[in-house]
Amino acid sequence: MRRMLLAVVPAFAILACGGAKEDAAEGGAPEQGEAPAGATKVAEGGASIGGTVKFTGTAPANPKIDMNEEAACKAKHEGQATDPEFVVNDGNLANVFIYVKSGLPAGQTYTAPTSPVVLDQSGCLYKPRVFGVMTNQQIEIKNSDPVLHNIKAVPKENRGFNISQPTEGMKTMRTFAMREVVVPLECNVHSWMNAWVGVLDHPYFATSAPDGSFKISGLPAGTYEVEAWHEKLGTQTMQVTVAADEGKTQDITFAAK
Ligand SMILES: [Cu+2]
Repeated sequence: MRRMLLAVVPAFAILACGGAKEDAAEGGAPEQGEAPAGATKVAEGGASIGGTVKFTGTAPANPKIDMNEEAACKAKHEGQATDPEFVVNDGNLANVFIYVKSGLPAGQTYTAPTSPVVLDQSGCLYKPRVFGVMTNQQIEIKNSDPVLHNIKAVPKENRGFNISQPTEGMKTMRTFAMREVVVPLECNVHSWMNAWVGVLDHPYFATSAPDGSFKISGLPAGTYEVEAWHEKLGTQTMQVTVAADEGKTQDITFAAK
């Protein structure tokens, strides 16, 4: 609050004593001050596309992970640790990234949230494994394990990075500037560690939860190309039309390969 006041006072001071030129220059300031709410505004009201990602067939068993050389990580798992490639609960599929691929109004720009997305490393696994961020939104990468992790991003469109986090509690902030679905993240120390981040220049994306549910909110009325991505099952696209403020149910089904 104090910071806001400090920022506002000089603007008023200039407005009070400045000439026409300064007035014109400062005239846009209050609106700009409101602009960050634009990102919030998008999420309020509007249409939504939501539903459940379903899985048919039998999912392959997730690979076992040998954590014998990382006792601290092994201790965080009950029994045998596995690589959660397929998270299926009652026929519902988690970790599917769903996003609006095309159809948004041309020329519209969106402001990234100021809050970061947190990518944790715990039990020598990434949490979350699949997630989305907006371009230039901060990703807070943290190490909750008392072991060395090395986070490597291997994008095609964006600039990659390679960060060493040798101690528990370390945090490193990173961003991606370009739209890219998806950017793989991996650990050079633990070959089984994988995560994927979808980077978009708009806020219309979601990742299916453990119960398969997802929801993309705040959409303007329109017809959209929606894509769903899974790390092992690939992508599928669908066309979804929503009226103003309509809550559209769009279930998605992936089948075992
Ligand atoms: Cu690691």
